[in-house]
Amino acid sequence: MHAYYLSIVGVLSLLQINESFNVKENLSKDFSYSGGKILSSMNCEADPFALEVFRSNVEKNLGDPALFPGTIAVETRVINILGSLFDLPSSGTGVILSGGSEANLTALWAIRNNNASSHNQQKPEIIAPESVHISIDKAADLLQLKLIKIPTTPQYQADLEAISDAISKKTIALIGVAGTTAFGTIDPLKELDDICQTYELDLHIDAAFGGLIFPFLPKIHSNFNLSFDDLQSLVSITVDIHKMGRVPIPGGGLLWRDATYPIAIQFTLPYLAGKPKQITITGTRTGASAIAFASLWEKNGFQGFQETVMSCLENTRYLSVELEKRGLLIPIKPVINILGVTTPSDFPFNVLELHKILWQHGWTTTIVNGRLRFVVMPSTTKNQLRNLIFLIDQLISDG
Ligand code: 0PR
Repeated sequence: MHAYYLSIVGVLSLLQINESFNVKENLSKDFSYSGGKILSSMNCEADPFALEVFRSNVEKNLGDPALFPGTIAVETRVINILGSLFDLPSSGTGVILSGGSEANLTALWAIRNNNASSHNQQKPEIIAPESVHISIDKAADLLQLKLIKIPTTPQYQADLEAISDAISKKTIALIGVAGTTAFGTIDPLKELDDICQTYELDLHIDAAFGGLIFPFLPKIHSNFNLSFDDLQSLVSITVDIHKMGRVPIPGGGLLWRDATYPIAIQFTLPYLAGKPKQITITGTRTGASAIAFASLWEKNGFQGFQETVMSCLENTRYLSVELEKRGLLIPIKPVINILGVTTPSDFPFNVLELHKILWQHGWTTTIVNGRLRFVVMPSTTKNQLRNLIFLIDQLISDG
């Protein structure tokens, strides 16, 4: 009787219900970060303390400030912490959202709306190095922006000359990356900013991954200048807390230089107590990751985060040195904790074969631009990397 009223979609999904399906059994197929063998992911095992805090705050909803004013205050605290890493001025603002994709989409939404009248273009253009994350492509598609992607230099950084050449009357913004998904490289941000100033363009920087790495590096080792003070055209920065921030997913962050900028994407919810104004795509937003991050910062501080970063970098250095000793090639010297490796012609395996064998042994890697990519996250220890090297030695000697 009930089925009579079901739509076709309902009937189809009903047909797919398999009563013998067992949730636990299926989850047992998943990999776990805990063994340290996941080298293909920018997420990692959450810090145990952050996880505990997260678990006890799962009901907190940033989408309802009247019910959760304390959580809103914690979100502001997180924005202040993140902001302090990038010299965010006191006139700035930010939000914690689901991750880098949503942050980039929201940033480009604000850029599009802020530039709507001045350029009066049918399809405004944004220019980005080819190295940008796929979320930029998705955002451009959703927002009806024309995304012009420019091939990078051999060092996998934005090609400044080619970017300048691509600017037209329709261009509204440039995008730079601090910590590319592929190899962790950072674009020449100051130079990108100079171009933006010359052509009066907005600059958005995707530091979803690198945002919680570069600020902790000793200044002598990096020409890092991801700072609102240094970059006059910089309007927004994406920085995720669920990548190097070691809090459970989902946790993204977006900072704006000027709190008036996101007014262009602001909607009011008149029926909710306090008539909150939202500058996020989602209404309901977890507060748990923000609370976990603020608590972790309270516990460990700048120094604790720096120690995590430096130990990842030391492990990456160890891995790269050991791989090179075995004849593997690393064409781009790693700047952070991502390695792109190739095999020489006399190596017993090519990149694809090595990738496959490593997966068979439970070590997960990815292939990006023809290179075997290793992301060395905090949940992988040096001892575990020694085991990987031991395995590679065995593979080489077995041929
Ligand atoms: N910007 C950059 C530079 C990124 O690297 C990523 C994600 C994003 C934006 C988007 O962030 P969200 O995934 O939080 O929306 N980069 C990872 C990647 O594509 C995402 C990922 C993470 C994939 C963990 C797999 C995985 O296991 O590789």
